[in-house]
Amino acid sequence: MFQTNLAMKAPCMASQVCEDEQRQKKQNIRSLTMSGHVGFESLPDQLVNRSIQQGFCFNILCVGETGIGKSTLIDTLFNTNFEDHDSSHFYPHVRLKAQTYELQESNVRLKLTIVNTVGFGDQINKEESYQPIVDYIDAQFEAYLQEELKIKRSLCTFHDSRVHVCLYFISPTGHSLKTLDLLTMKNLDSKVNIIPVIAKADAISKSELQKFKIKLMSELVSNGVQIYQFPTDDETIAKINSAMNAHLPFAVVGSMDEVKVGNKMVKARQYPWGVVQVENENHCDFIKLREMLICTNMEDLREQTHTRHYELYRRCKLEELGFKDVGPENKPVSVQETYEAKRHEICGERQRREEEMKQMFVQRVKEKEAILKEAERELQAKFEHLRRVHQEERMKLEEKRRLLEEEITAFSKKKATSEIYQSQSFVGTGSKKDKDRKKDQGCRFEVLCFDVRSHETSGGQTDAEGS
Ligand SMILES: Nc1nc2c(ncn2[C@@H]2O[C@H](COP(=O)(O)OP(=O)(O)O)[C@@H](O)[C@H]2O)c(=O)[nH]1
Ligand SMILES: [Mg+2]
Repeated sequence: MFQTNLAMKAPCMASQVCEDEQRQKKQNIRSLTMSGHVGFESLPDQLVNRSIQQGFCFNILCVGETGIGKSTLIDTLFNTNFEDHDSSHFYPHVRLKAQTYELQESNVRLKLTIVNTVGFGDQINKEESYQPIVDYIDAQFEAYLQEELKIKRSLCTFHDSRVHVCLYFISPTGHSLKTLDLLTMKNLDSKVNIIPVIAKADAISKSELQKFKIKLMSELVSNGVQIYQFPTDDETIAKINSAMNAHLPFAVVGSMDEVKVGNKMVKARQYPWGVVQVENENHCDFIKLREMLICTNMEDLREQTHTRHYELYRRCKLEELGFKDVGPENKPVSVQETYEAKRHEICGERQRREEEMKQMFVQRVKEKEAILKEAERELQAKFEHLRRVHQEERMKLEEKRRLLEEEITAFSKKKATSEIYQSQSFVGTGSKKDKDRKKDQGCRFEVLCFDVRSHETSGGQTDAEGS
């Protein structure tokens, strides 16, 4: 296949010869004719052999509502039962599920990854439904970029999971695109090759289908959604590809069921009123899709993914990191220069931040110091106040004590005088009332003496007023 393609490409290469000659002249390259066989003509064969040995990988992303026929179509496309189980309609978020399979046709091995959007279109709020898909595609680009940037990289053995094509399944409503479809395709078109397909095309009549296709395409154009165009720069396939571009979006029917039509078993969907044959071009565009996707443009889809979508991701990512190809005044800048400039910038930034942090620290310390000083002042004032109160209380107590002592002295004197008086003149006399009063005065005196003593022993802490 590859060799026949090369043979067919030969005439188109002839037109390039003139251009090549002009370029060679500019670059000061001389064309020489060899006098005998050398052998590098086998280079394309070497390339084919190496590719066959290495095998190929192809990654398909299926975006569409649950139950729209994604799994059935993929099974039908690869004539295999991939055993993708039915998914529920009740997932709270959109989730991407990738599954890789090894397929072989003749001696060509294909590592096929099918990525399914589980739960797409099932939530009430579908505003962010496209985000997990965008994130998934970016994550695969990032993984490849990381491998590319490694010092010891092994891109030959690296499992390239970048999405090569997105089959976008549109409901056969016959009306127009849903907002969810427009929003999702708009967010994906710069990241992946989108091939829109009208799913379950057996659910729409032939005349309605034509109008629906026209409507869909005009809506995509008016909303600026870029879908994948089959390439027309290669003369060998330009004709078929441009004819197929006019058929987009393909209206497809999927089925793994075999039905007997005439004397042949064909893949079809059988209804009470008739049979829809999957591989009949009068019934649907399944054959067109398979031809375009697998037989004719699989390599272009892989190439577009690498040269267009991945390149864009890589460029944005490296620019984000500060790498540029040209500096001011359009002068070329080497990676080393960019690295040095970036390092310088980062060092400057770090110093500036360090300085800022130092100043902030000093400021904070000053603020804390002021707060502490204020607290100290308040404490000192409180202490002084308490000391004064304490001193005043002590003075009051001293005063009370002095008064008490005076009273005690006076009382002692009085008592002594009365005893003398009693012993001299009134021995055995005196009314009972007099005797009681004296006894009472004696008791009061005892109590007062006790109070004063206990006050002294407790360091003046007893309530002087109470006593
Ligand atoms: N009418 C019709 N039904 C289909 C078609 N393809 C699949 N189905 C049916 O739609 C249902 C869901 O299909 P499935 O492939 O599991 O959908 P998925 O959830 O998108 O993977 C199944 O009952 C299929 O038989 C189709 O082209 N036409
Ligand atoms: Mg499915």
